[in-house]
Amino acid sequence: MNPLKVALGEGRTQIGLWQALANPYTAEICAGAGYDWLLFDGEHAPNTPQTLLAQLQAVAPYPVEPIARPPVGDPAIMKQYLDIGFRSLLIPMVESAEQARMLVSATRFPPRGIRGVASATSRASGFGSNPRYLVDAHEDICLIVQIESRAGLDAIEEIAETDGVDALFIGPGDLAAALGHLGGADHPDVQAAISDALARIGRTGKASGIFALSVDDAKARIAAGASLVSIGTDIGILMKGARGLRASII
Ligand code: 3PY
Repeated sequence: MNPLKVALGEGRTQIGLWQALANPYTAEICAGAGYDWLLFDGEHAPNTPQTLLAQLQAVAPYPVEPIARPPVGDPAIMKQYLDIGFRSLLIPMVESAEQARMLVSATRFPPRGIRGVASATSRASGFGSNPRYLVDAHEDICLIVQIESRAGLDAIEEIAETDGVDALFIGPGDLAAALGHLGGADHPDVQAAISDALARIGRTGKASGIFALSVDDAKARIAAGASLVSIGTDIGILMKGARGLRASII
């Protein structure tokens, strides 16, 4: 079973780290650091299916769930990510139940959905050696959708009620821009909208998540019921460490 999917279904907190360096070596270091999940970003990082595959292979020996974020919720791209072996996906900018249903369908083979079938060319099915994959792959797929626009906020309940959606995840940066506060995710109006969104998701019974702005923000969101919480990025850790080390000497 996909441990992230199980944990979200049971309401257990899952702490994650964003991976934007697009590098298998640093991904492997982070994979051994005790996080529940790592997010490999195809939206705002220089990733291709090839670089994502290398990172997926690098973290495979570690007890951490890799999640991939495509640049857009496109079934063709999702199909590639699933075929190379990701089973957890984070889809940006989801704004309606109709879109959520289409995304769920993109993760299921016919007759359950529209996912195209690769057999011997699919790493996910052991290059065709696991025929059960076609039958039960959907049971392990964890689909997380991002709420980060006014339309997304308006549609929270209907998106959360979509079968096959495992969690709704707030993107504070895009949401701030959508609410007229570009670059101001910590603005009180944005923070209030996020609190309201997380509370509404909680009332639907679906898991909620967020890209936390700081460790204190993460703690507050966890206390308020968010279960899928990222607490930093590989780039942020590297930059802070490099600058701090330089500043520690003359
Ligand atoms: C956002 O803050 O908008 C995100 O999607 C996190 O990268």
